[in-house]
Amino acid sequence: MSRQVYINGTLRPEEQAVVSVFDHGLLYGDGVFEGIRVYNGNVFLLSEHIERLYESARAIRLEIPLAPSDMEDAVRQTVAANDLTDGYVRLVVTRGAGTLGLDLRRTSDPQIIIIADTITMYPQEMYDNGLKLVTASTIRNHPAALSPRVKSLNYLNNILAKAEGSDAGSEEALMLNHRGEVAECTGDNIFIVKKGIIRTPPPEAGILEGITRAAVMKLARDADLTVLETPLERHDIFTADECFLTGTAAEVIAVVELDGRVIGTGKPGPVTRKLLTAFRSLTQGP
Ligand code: PXG
Repeated sequence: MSRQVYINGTLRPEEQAVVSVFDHGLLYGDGVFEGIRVYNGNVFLLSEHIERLYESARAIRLEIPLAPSDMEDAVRQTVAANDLTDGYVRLVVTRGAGTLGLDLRRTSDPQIIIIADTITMYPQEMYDNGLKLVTASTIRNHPAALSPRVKSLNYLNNILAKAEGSDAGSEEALMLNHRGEVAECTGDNIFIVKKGIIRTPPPEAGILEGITRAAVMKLARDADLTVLETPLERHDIFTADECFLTGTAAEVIAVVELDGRVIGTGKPGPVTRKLLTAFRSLTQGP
């Protein structure tokens, strides 16, 4: 069955859901997006994702021609139209079609696109045994160039970093920031556990403030664990007891090696496993 794609207020069969070749989303990567999970027919943390989408749009001076509450309804409507109980929603807002040239004043009609689809996750084996990471030579965007806090359609630096990971046989790659500190991975945030304390880089390290990151920090604090947002160096990962990633697709996944060096025991650790269990029960709802 053909997917039903939401585009500017209507659901259309995917073949008919099209945008202009003059859209600045295509021409310049000028737009914003979100990736959201659907569990048991519920759109997970929808209002948090919508809030981040509108903040990203505000940051790039893009006015979304729909109220946030109507955007939430549109997401739910698209999920229902595709009979999706477990899957993934990609929400995209482009700058709209314009003249050739960068001038954002010469564009009109931002395009709102919502795709509901199934999701491919990391294989179960990686949850059981943990991921191996490599450090990419491609650094995360300099915050003064394009803030990594904006989830924009400009993902080239992460795409190139991920390719370095694939070249080395890793599903993910670690990205450093312009100061050489740990930032995050190409599509996941990073945490370490050391002597029972959980640490993750702060927003000022130049990261996307992940929705899963925030949810996991709350779950950890609710379980009386200490979570600190502190700058991290690669040294902190090499010497950590545990390391894990969080993200919409990954949920919570252990990292057991960085650049060929074993982290902790080389197996997913107890804090990581506890947080994955807590996260999975959160996704299954009350
Ligand atoms: N950092 C970056 C750079 C990301 O792109 C995360 C962290 C994790 O954030 P969330 O909010 O998901 O916990 C992301 C998320 C996709 C896709 O289809 C990308 C993401 C999430 C879902 C799907 O490329 N990136």
